[in-house]
Amino acid sequence: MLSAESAEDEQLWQQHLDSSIFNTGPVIDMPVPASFNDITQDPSLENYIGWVWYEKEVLLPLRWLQGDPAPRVVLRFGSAHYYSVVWVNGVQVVEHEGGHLPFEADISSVVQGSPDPLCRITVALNNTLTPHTLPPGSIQYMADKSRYPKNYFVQDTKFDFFNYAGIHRPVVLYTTPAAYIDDITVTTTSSDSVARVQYQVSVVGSTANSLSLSLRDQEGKVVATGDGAVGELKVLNPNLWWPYLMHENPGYLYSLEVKMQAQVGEVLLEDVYTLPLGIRTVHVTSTQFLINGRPFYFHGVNKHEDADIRGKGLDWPLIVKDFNLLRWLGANSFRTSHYPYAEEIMDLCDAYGIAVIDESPGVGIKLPESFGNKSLQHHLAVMEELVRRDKNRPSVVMWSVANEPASELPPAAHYFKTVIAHTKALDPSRPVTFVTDANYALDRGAPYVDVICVNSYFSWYHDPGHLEVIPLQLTAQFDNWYKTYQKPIIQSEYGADSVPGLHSDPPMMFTEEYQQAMLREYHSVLDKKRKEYVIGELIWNFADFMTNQGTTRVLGNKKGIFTRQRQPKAAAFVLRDRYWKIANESSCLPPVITSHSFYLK
Ligand code: BDP
Repeated sequence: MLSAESAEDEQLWQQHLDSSIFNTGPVIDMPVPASFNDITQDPSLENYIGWVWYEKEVLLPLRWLQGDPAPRVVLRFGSAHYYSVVWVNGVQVVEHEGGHLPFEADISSVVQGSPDPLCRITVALNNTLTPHTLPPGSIQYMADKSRYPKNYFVQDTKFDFFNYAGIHRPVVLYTTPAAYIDDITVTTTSSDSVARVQYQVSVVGSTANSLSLSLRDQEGKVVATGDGAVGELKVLNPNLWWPYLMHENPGYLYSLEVKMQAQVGEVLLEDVYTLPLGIRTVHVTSTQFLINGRPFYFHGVNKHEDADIRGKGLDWPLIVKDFNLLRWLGANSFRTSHYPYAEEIMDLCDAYGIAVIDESPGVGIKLPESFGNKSLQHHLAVMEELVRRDKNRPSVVMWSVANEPASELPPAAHYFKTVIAHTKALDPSRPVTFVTDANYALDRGAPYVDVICVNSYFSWYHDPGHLEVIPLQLTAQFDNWYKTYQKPIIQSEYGADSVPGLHSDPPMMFTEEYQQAMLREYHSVLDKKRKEYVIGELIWNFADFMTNQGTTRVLGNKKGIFTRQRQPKAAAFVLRDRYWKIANESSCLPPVITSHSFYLK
């Protein structure tokens, strides 16, 4: 990887493309997936804003380059932060705005044109945020020469996590036949003894094709079959997808095998795609969130993709550890605060029955310019990408379009009305929310959402140190929101920082005792309100995470109930007792796992 001075440096750009970046200047080894920030000892790379270049050479199998018709060769990025331009053998194949979501390029014509199986992939990434990106940001130039060096600037953002950048998720090369299954959409409905799976399949590369579908249960038995691009499968006595702790067999997944045959010229092409499929329904009433017709209470967490060294880079051991901790905690849900998480994480939510509030990267939307048409159009495009990626996941029970935007600004009303309506049009089968700060009394998004998600930090950012104000203020918060909108409410964030190992009695801020005491105060109110219209509580945060440096942050945000290294603080035990108690009240618990057989991830 190599960093360039500026995008204007056209000569350097051309050099990077004409031959290997090794010929243009010093290059350092950079792992993928990973953020680049914490990999070296260089503070300028840690805080770097601008262009970086990645290069990788691979040898393609010869059978990918030949045939009539030759296969379609695709280069896919799980995510890269934030603006990416990709070349293969010096030819630009794709550009993409925004991190957190996948993008891909059909590179067949580039690689199949050359007899050489060597494929040089070059990626230029820029992590600069503007008022129109998601999340938004702005560059502040410090012109005062008496205080700052020449050309000094900082990236200003209005969100509270370190702005890691790099190629964060796996990059893969794969092939399909020249005619292929491009997309599948499924929605499910069910009554007691029969479920219906509506499907829609789109094929690219041929109009003369036939499609056949078969749905298999976990034993491999075919339980329904269908054909054609649009249709419905009927499943008798279905095994429903249930959240963890709501059923003895949570996360039940069928496999939907979609087979396409297409005549292209003289050749019959075949493409097969297998989609994991969970049968479940989601409904919202004025006081309840129903999964499969039964009231569901979110007892869960907010997370971040964040870890030592790899930053936001995908890390399998960490992912599996986190799911083990979630299940230890008795958590049945999380919110992907504040951006879409890796597909690998979402796959495990589907399989383990962890319900997800799937949030867009709409975090820190505070500047007036960020509510204009340019930003709005980008936000709509991001929602399209997110819904396309996650629409078939049973674990996703609600979309969140944003976190704590400046919804008091007048243009916010039109902005959020449009984003929410667009999301509902893209996916009429799921509720939509946006997450609001409790202090925005005149909230302009709440009229359009299905569920109110509210964040509050009583006794922390407001009345710091005064735990005794929580019962009154939290009760008033719930009563006011419910009186105004008559919609169910989730306490989508609440929390207090604690530095592990810091103690005091009576409890003082930043100690483990204070974090525990704050939880207990919140829980006493939540216990009353969950009998009425409060449908969930998500602690801020699952684990400590890195932020920008600042006077209120000691090596990051310490509101985790686990440390960044995933060790429990005292608060984790309070939450664990509570979540298991709530689960025991209403649910059927899964059997305790006693065997130690491993499945390779
Ligand atoms: C909330 C934000 C969250 C922050 C948290 C905090 O939604 O991103 O990390 O405050 O300050 O308002 O800890």
